[in-house]
Amino acid sequence: KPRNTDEGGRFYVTTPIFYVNASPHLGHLYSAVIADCLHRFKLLQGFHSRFATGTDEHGLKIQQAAEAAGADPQSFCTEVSERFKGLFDSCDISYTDFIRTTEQRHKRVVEHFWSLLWNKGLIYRGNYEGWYSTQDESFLTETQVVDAVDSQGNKIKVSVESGHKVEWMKEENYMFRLSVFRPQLLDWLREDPAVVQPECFHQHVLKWLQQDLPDLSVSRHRSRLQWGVSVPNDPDQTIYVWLDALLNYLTVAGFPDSHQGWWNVVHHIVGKDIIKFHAIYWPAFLLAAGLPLPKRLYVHSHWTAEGKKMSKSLGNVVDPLQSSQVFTTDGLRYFLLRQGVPDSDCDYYEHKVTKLLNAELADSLGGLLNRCTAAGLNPDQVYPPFCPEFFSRDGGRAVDEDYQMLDSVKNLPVVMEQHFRSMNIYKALENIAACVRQTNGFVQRHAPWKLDKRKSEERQWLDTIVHVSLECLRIYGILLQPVVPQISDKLLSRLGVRSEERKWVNLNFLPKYYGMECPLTGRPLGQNSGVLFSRLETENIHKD
Ligand code: ME8
Repeated sequence: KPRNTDEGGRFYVTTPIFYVNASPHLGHLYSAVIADCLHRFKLLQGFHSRFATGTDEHGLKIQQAAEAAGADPQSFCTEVSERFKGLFDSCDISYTDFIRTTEQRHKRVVEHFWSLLWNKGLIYRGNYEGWYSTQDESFLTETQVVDAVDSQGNKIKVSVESGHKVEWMKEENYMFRLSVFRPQLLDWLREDPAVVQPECFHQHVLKWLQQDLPDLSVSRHRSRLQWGVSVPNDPDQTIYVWLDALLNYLTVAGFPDSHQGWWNVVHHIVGKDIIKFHAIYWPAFLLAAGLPLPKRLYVHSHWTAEGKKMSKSLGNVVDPLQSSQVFTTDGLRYFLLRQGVPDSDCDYYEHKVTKLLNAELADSLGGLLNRCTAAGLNPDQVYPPFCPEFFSRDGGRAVDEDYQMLDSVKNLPVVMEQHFRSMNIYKALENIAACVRQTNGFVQRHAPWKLDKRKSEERQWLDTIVHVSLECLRIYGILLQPVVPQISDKLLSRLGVRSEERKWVNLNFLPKYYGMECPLTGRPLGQNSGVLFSRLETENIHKD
């Protein structure tokens, strides 16, 4: 069945756009790797896919960071934005658009959108009084703040959720009629319970919506905030950074001229820290503008470092560029996707990364490839023939576990697709890892190195074992492309699988067994360009 018939064969995935007040950390790369993996997965299935990421460059937080650095805000933003881009490029993040909110194309969209809401009477002049966290660029109600003490012993108030300091603000500015959208937001969330995933976060949002939903302040007085887009026809006010930032998704889609066909297939990847903005404010803004709501909001949890929340003050922020150099780009991507669980926080420590990569990429997958392509088992360096008689239930040599393995591998694409749909990429990878172990078990069980190649039947059985193993590897290679693009390329090239044979439609596992022709049989293997994944040394990496 062709996979790209849903939604006109289009897919649009986004990451949050990241603040440029500090360098990228592991969590930022994680969101980008998830989005990249989904994008590549859709391309594999034959979809037209777009993938947007970028940087969030306006607002008080950035204004203050530039001031503290003694830099002018524009060059400050450019410098940090380049670091994000550089990291993503070096980690094979294949975005189709990298947006910066300081670009003209975006400013035009923000102004246009503002005017649209203003003309509909959904923005009005009002007075805002309440708590504000600059660190989160977020307004908070009385119940969302608590007393705390800062490092100098001063009594302060902080956000319950983020722990960041809040300040009382009182200002005349513009307000958005958020409160009127509560019923529609509830309908949206109830009609399609899968719209916010995983389920626990869907429940959070529903709970928030049971509470008071006051109108939202959507501008600041220019005397406090200069770094942003001015309110059209009122240069004394600057547009609230979250309204500005969220609109990036529409800018990339081509709003207001050419977003049709893309806007109805938008899938947002966000961290759990910014659900409120994406599951309440954003759909309310879209409803106000009469635009379709996001198709999916995929929320992921956070990475901690050696059991602690990563923070600049603790000095334990994991530098993703450095990690990708230690573990290789694909190694780090594999670890993040294999271990990252959407509904609970995950811990990063180097020994764990090393153990996982050595076990699954070097030993299990790399070892299997090595065995089946080594001169011992494969003296002719070809994709050897498959002899169906050995897999006959009646007098063949295959045993129950072998048939179970064939079933698992045959089902893998469907299983993988199911897990990708619910963004449980780790479960898809768990399944692949289990299949790789089964294939190694298959080879081990039949010990083909013990077979006497001079005897015709033994030779045929040997070839069949190698053929089946290479077929398994071919399927793993195709399916792993969105996760570890470099390793998959190396693997498939070694098997002699051409680039046009690496698509979803080529996932016809072991065709000879299922009564079809196998185009690879008899074809020479590709060049041996070394080990698939080099084992990592554990000596230099401290233990848990
Ligand atoms: O919130 N683990 O930007 P931001 C996993 N500009 N992911 C993490 C993480 C961690 N420890 N820390 C951060 C903003 N992230 C706004 C977004 S969107 C219109 C505007 C990831 O630089 C996660 O995706 O603070 C989180 O939501 C995002 O980075 C926050 O990045």
